[in-house]
Amino acid sequence: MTIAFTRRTLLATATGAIAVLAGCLSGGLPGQPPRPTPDRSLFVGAFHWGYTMLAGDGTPRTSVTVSEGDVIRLVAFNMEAETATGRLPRTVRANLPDHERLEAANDADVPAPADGTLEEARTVANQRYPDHSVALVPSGGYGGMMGRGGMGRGGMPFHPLFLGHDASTPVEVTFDAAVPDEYSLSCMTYCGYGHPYMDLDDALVVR
Ligand SMILES: [Cu+2]
Repeated sequence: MTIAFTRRTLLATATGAIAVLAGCLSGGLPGQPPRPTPDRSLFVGAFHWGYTMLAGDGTPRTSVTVSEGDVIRLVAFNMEAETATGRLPRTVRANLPDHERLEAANDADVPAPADGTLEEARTVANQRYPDHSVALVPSGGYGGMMGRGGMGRGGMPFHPLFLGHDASTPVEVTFDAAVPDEYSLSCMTYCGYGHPYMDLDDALVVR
């Protein structure tokens, strides 16, 4: 599969310690070793067509830089999934962008279709293709990964997490930032006209 990265986003560096968040999202499955305490939590909301990312303290981020070996907890959700977003920590929920800001982001990043407006395309997508997913992929493609220990080393989640519009909980994954590189968030679930533009370039930088 070819993944087109059509946008460049500004790099921002995360500062400060991220609180470890307790509650319904914590705890492993029975029979599995306890999860390591995350060094950072990242919250990622999917919409037509993009991602909004927030640090564990609710600060919006377009990119987060972590250290090699840090344990990252990624909590992802579809912005339309009200039950799922209702389970997010209050500080994160309070800082989720509203509809108008998301649509403004679209206008900047997604070219209008030749045969209509973005607004029309979004309406169709919301009705017919309401689901998304998120995968963490090396920004430069998978080629560079092979020389650095290969895909998935240290459990980095290169498989997509499905983000249903009617999901009742956020999807959570904990992984080691094992391989220094720049990583982008990318949608692997067809979600209508703007799907090819649905990525957040260099969302995670491992140094
Ligand atoms: Cu998509």
